[in-house]
Amino acid sequence: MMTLTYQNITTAVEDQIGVVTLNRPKVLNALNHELMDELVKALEAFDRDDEIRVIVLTGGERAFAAGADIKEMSDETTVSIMYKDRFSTWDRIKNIKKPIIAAVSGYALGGGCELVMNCDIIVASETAQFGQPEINLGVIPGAGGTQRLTRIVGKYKAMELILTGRPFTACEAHQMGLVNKVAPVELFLDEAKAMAKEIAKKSPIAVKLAKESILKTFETTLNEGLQFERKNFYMLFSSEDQKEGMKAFMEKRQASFKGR
Ligand code: CO8
Repeated sequence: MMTLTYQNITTAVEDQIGVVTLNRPKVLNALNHELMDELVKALEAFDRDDEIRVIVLTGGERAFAAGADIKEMSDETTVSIMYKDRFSTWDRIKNIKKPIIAAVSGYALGGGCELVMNCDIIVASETAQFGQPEINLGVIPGAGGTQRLTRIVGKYKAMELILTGRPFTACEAHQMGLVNKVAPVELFLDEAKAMAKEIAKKSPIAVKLAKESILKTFETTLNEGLQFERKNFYMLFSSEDQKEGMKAFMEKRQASFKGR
């Protein structure tokens, strides 16, 4: 893989896991334009790299990300912010095909919470604090918060959280179905990596099509979703991994998936 150097994030590869760490600790990983550009480049590089099967996205212990960079945004006008088209990077994140596991500790506020909700699985430390506080700044969530949070927690909870802007704990997020697993702060990243390693053992083609099929739920009717799933299911029968997976079962051994 081509090595890219970044100023606002770091990247690492462990086994078949690509780890991206947000790294602007002085401003609690506020998501400025430069950081978002680097993030999307890193995610796309991992997405293209055949050696990587799952991506883990994390921040620091004190903050995953405290939101969009307010200083950068404060003087924008409707026209200037539209022309900058900051959300095109978010659209690219939505198109990442490999699963992304968010490992969240500390603040995940505003755009930070929205970035978490762009991920596919969420592991949080007990100290994680989520929230959509944009209402306190005289705006509303702009990177999907009103849409994604509502789909996860329902209309009434979303109204409460977005209209009051109050933060909520990892435990509450877990109860609402926003977080898969809560772990002590020393362990949240290891837990996320352990989950990533489990998924990395599966057929990457099946994983990719499973992710695509699950996300389709949010875009379509049940009938169209079922058709979409069925086509992806049929498609997998042209992969070597399907032959290997079923053969290994019959031979009572572990399958070794090659991603072909
Ligand atoms: N933007 C810029 N700087 C920030 C941000 C932020 N979102 N959050 C924290 N910082 C900076 C602080 O200004 C401070 O810098 P300095 O030391 O230079 O004064 C440093 O980080 C440390 O922060 P605090 O001193 O405030 O730390 P505290 O422990 O006292 O408080 C909080 C932590 C509660 C997290 C507090 O910093 C806070 O409320 N931050 C803002 C949270 C927020 O409102 N987030 C939402 C932002 S709006 C948004 O995300 C819209 C998303 C739409 C997508 C946009 C895509 C372009």
